[in-house]
Amino acid sequence: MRVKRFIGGNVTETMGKIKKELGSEAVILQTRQIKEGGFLGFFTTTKVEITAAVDEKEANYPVNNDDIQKAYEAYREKEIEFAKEKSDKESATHSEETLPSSNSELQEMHIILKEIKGHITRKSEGKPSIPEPLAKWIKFLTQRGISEEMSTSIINSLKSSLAEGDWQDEDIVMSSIKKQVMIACTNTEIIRPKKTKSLVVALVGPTGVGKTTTIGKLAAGFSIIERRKVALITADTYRVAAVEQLKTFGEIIGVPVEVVMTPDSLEEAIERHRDKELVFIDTAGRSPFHDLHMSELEAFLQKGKPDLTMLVMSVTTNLADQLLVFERFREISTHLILTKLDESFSTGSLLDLIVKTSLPVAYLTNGQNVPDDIDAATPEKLAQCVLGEEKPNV
Ligand SMILES: Nc1nc2c(ncn2[C@@H]2O[C@H](COP(=O)(O)OP(=O)(O)OP(=O)(O)O)[C@@H](O)[C@H]2O)c(=O)[nH]1
Ligand SMILES: [Mg+2]
Repeated sequence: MRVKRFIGGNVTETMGKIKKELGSEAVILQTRQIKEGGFLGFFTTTKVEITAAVDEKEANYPVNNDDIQKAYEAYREKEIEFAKEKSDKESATHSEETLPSSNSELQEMHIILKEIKGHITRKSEGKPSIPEPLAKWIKFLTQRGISEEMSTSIINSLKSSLAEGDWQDEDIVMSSIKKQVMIACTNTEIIRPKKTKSLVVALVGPTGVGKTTTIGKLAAGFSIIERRKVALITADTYRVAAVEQLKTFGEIIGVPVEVVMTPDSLEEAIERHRDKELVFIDTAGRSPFHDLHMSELEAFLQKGKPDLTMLVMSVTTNLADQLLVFERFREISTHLILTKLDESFSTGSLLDLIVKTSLPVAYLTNGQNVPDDIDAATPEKLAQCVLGEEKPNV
């Protein structure tokens, strides 16, 4: 399958281009009007953009990343369109029902947040004094987003591990901090499929954190780069309208895609793909404060019995909220995936998250590009995210 976008002055002209390049067998995936050129909205011309695909049996591999990205974008556009339609419909019909419940959810959140804040304040009272040359490093760490409590404990342990004569040496202090952070981040573990048995991996988490995008990256990476046999099952029944696009994306990366509506059909779908080395399950985003949604998810997981359940969290979410999410998902989660590292400048609080959850970190994602923007988590990479790349100015 080859996917390509064509732009022309009108539909006939664009279809002509498609026929010339992809032949008459080409399938139209999407048609839309776009505006080109112009300055401050003047002199723009309206063009037609058509995304078309053609099955190229012999030329299935190698697939280039552009094709994968385009197919994934076509899927995303459809998904966004559908989500908008759905939210318009919901706000027209359910506005009275949803408001009071989200207010009580907010109240509940505030109470829990207050409790957590109180806990941290109580803990930081009466802390042992830090000698002057080391005290400034606490500021550096808290500016990176690491909690005061964690920063103080790092510097405290430095105080005992470093010779007093080295406290003024910024390079020595920095490399000691790095070592400490790496030790705190040693718990990392990526997905390791086996040839002999299929490994079922589910991604769960709150809405919009990047579950589907990350599955796209992982499925493409394992299928194309590692040449593994992969299947993708989506239990996100809210996005049925986008499934055709997801299937096209699957065809391009050589991965069958199935949609399941019930926990029982998830179990059956997994059985159908026992010949695969890896089966990914995408789930609908769940608000941790919505009990019904959480129990729906739990019902899917009870039937699907994934070997690994990876809790996806965005580093753009503040630590207190991340911890609330974790509390709600902890029973079902075996690993963490941290997303949107590219969107945050001070990602130090991920150290607090990692230490508090004690879950192994599997992957880090740093952009919207499928399949490129993903890295296996390692202590070095995590320490780099926590401390930043630049030499600190202390
Ligand atoms: N900057 C950035 N954006 C990302 C990353 N991962 C995903 N996104 C974007 O985040 C948005 C939501 O991504 P999805 O993959 O749909 O998130 P999801 O968790 O599946 O969302 P739901 O299914 O609605 O719960 C999209 O616009 C993605 O392109 C990342 O690592 N960095
Ligand atoms: Mg999704």
